[in-house]
Amino acid sequence: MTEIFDEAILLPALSNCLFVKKLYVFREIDSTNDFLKSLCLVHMPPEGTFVYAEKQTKGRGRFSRHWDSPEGKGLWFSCLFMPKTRILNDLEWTQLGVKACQKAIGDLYHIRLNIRWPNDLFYSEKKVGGVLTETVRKKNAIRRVVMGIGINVNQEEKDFDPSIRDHAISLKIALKQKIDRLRLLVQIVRQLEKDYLYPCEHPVKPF
Ligand code: BTX
Repeated sequence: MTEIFDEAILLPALSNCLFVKKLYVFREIDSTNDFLKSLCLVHMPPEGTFVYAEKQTKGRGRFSRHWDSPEGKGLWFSCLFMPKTRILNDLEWTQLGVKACQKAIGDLYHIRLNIRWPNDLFYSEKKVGGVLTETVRKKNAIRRVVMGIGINVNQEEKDFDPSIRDHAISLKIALKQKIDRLRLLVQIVRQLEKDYLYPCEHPVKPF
């Protein structure tokens, strides 16, 4: 049976992640990035606001490309950064996200995913996940960053849309084992937190 997360599961799991200040959890949403961006238009949510969904109906990649996000099979979430001292350009924000995912997955499962510039994670020439960062600028400085992360976790081949089946892969297929999505989520959020809050220990280096 597919496990579905709600606030009662996610809040305690993420309680040790200092960066997480507010959490919105949805069973289904159009896009976590779009929801977080629209929140920012209505009121200013705090840095460290996370939006998590079990399914996206209009998940997006770069250039508005569709991102397949079936229910309970992956990790589809967005988080808000409001950098004051951390000066990164658009590509470096994407790098921060994609490298945090690569390291978190490598540490947990001893698997080396390749980063396909600028935003995708690949295993065996197939896409495992990707990062979509969207920035808001004021006087040319980046004031807000909405970082969306999508990772294929427990899909089997039949779960992928036929249009992407030949090019997409999940961690379950790659590792030949069911993956604990909650553990993986916490590991990724912790890694993001470290790389963002303690840049000297975790500098963003060029690819
Ligand atoms: P991308 O533009 O690099 O990749 C999009 C392309 O990847 C699509 O055109 C399609 O060919 C292929 N694709 C679509 N879905 C999948 C999938 N599940 N697995 C493998 N390949 C796929 C990559 O964009 C960045 C995606 C970020 C998604 C997150 S999910 C949370 C947040 N909310 C949101 O709407 N987007 C982000």
